[in-house]
Amino acid sequence: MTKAARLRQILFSPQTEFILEAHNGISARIVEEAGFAGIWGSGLAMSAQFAVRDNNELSWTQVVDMLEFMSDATSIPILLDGDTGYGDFNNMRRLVRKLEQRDVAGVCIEDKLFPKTNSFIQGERQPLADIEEFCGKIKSGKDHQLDDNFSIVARVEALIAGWGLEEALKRAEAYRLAGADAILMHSKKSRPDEILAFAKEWDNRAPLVIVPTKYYSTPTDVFREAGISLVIWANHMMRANITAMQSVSAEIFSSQSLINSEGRIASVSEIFRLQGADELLEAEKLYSRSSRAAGSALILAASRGDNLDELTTDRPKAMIPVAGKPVLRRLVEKFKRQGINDISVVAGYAHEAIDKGGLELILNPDWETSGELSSMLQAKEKITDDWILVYGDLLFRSYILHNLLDWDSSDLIIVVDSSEIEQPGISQKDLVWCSSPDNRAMYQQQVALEHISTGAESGWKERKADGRWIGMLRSHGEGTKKISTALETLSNTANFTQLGLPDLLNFLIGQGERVQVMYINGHWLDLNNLADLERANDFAQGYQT
Ligand code: SPV
Ligand code: MG
Repeated sequence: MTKAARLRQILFSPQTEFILEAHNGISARIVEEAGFAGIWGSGLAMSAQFAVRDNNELSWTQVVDMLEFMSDATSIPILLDGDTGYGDFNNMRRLVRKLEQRDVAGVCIEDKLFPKTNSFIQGERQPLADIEEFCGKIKSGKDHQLDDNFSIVARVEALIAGWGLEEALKRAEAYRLAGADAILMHSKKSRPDEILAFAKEWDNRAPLVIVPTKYYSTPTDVFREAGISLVIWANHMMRANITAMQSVSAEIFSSQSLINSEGRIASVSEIFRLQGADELLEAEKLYSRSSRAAGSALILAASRGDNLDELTTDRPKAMIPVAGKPVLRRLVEKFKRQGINDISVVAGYAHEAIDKGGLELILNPDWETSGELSSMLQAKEKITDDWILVYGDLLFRSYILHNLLDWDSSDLIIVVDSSEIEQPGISQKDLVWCSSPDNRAMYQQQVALEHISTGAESGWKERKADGRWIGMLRSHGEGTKKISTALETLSNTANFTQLGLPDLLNFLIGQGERVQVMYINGHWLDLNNLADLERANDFAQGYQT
């Protein structure tokens, strides 16, 4: 049901209904949460929240702008207090169009002159609008609304201005005949008598709306018995606001402390709740790449790098500068650029030489006699829900990490270079065989890892490998759980200390788990020997790595 249809239902229902004032997005949302069927967009309260007077000091577009926030924040109808319609029939019909565009369900206009004054400020001295002219305004609004359900409520100020019941009845009937959907009869008396007298005479010719601000002590059943259609509690959110703000500001000022006010005011998380902060976090998971970035990264950098000779006498190979900057630093910067700030490194050899800036250091004390899985086990707390693992000597172009983070359809993915096929003299470790070779024409190919060489085994030589794992892996959700469980299981095997990542991946495949392959073609290297280092310097200088 549209908001306009809902307001119409409220106006025409046989029982007395209630709407409460709101003056901005958050007050509107609170009114809805309280259970109200609708919102009164009070001119007084909207002016007051800008600290200006209820004399059309707020421009009509400022009112409409505020209504847009109120309307966006809520699903219940808003009846705008449209003062006099902000001008003549022409301003009125334009107002109606603009309100409909913002999904405001109806407008109430009063038969005074622009610029108006609040009815409770010398109301008896205010001139009333000419009946014919006001009827023209109502008619022009009705003629130009696009949605038949949009409501125009005509507010009669005759009682406020002291013209008496007869004039009030005359005007109400004229406005009804001009097309008004309902009549708001206003009164500034502290007793409801003149309103009740009007209701009796009016006899429900059109829905009757009242604003009992001044006759607030009247039992609500009296309104029900009088057949009032809609009661507007017209300014109570603004007044509650003022009292709360005065009290808290006085308290904080005099005590110069927050201690006494803290328990009396909404928590910051309550603000977040009312703003719908949770919805944004959920949406980020769906739509925003930055929030899909892995929560953490683990860098394995415990080994010395035996073929790098004197370059590693006093530092691990991850700390060898490449084009002036250690590989490890390059890795940390790359992760941070992707929004991954929880970065750990497992160190061993010459760990004191590691630059700990921006990362957490975890020690593998048995680095000399143990392998990658032992290092991983030391860091098992760091294997978090969304997680990336890299070798500490890896250089790669940024898009590789970017594309890996973009891959959400698989929960366990390894990066494989399809241009690095077996060549004589090249390490037999980390060669991979996959469910299909790289089809370079396709993005995010569905390819599963079938086997990865550990360097020690034989038997996967019956066909050429499909590529080489570059030492980068991402898992999230179930994938991470599978890795953690496999690591735990393997840690109980006799040769655990000798095992590397390929053993873990093969173990998972053996368990029937799917390991997705992300193919790349070059644009990376690792540091195994001096020739690699030379190439790495060129590589790092050539690209922003
Ligand atoms: C308002 O809330 O702005 C109204 C009602 O118009 S009253 O202040 O009673 O006039
Ligand atoms: Mg008003």
